[in-house]
Amino acid sequence: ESSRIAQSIGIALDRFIKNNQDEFAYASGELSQLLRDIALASKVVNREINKAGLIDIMGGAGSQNNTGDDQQKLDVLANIRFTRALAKGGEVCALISEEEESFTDLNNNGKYVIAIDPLDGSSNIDVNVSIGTIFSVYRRKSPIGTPITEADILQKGSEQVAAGYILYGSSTMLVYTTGHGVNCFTHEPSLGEYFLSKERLIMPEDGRIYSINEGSANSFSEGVKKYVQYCKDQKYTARYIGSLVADFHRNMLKGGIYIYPSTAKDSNGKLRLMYECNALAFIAEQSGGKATDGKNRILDIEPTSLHQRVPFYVGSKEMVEKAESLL
Ligand code: P6P
Repeated sequence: ESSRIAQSIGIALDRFIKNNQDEFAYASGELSQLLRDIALASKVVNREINKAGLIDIMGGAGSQNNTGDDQQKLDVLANIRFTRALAKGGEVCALISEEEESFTDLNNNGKYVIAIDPLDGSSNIDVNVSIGTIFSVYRRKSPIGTPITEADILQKGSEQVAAGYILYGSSTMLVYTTGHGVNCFTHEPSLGEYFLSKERLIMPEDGRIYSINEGSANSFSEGVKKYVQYCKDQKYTARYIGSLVADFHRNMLKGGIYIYPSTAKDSNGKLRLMYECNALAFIAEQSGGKATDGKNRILDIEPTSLHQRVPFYVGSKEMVEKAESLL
């Protein structure tokens, strides 16, 4: 069974990383090792998510993260798993996480800085809806061996050397880019490995799916209201899973737009620049899509704080441009 599976699917992730190593910004073994460390941690998190119904790791952890979100136990577990894997790998000097107030200083000899949302959409855990991990990789700016500086931590999205997400869905997928296109890997549980399932994924330039929480429609700007009405007039399909990685991944494959605009509750929207929007913006652009805050390219936004929020318009290029034209 396992040999038949192995023959019928693509190249294994480790082999793919090795084969494409010369594409990496530094052509360095460290970035390859870093991607392998992330993949390993995701396999452990995947196993814990799949057991969520069986052992007592569902529901709230009774604590809150620094931005007041109730932490789900799997949030806490995922943050620990990714932090440990990246600390052990030795390639990372600093880690920015949704689950931590400040950055975590890992290893002054590390070359890379990681920004991560260990488990996004975690409120969906208890109702068995797909959830995801989102990560960005930056080169440190300060010399190796010196203390971490703010310049290392607050880098704009265009400085990313890699970005990706893991979608813990009906199958678990790892999707990432190192600036040379987007490749998708599917986890094969019986072999415990990721295998290439989509090479050089291109997001459809246009689409007919719009993804926005219309529960907040009364507080949308006139422009957002106009665009939502336009989608209805065009008889587009509304799909809102309430789990960013799931909504984003669907649009990557089928075409579509995901919008989290300013609302009465969050004047800058709800999503975070450093560990949600930058990574997905990099992936969107690498697959021919577009990502803005309604006006400015996400990857050009100069960050001012670790957990800053930005309005997020991301997906098929034609759809994002149409939305922007009405804002
Ligand atoms: P709302 C989940 O909490 C999340 O961060 C994203 O995964 C998701 O797209 C969004 O928030 C949902 O937010 O306000 O529509 O429930």
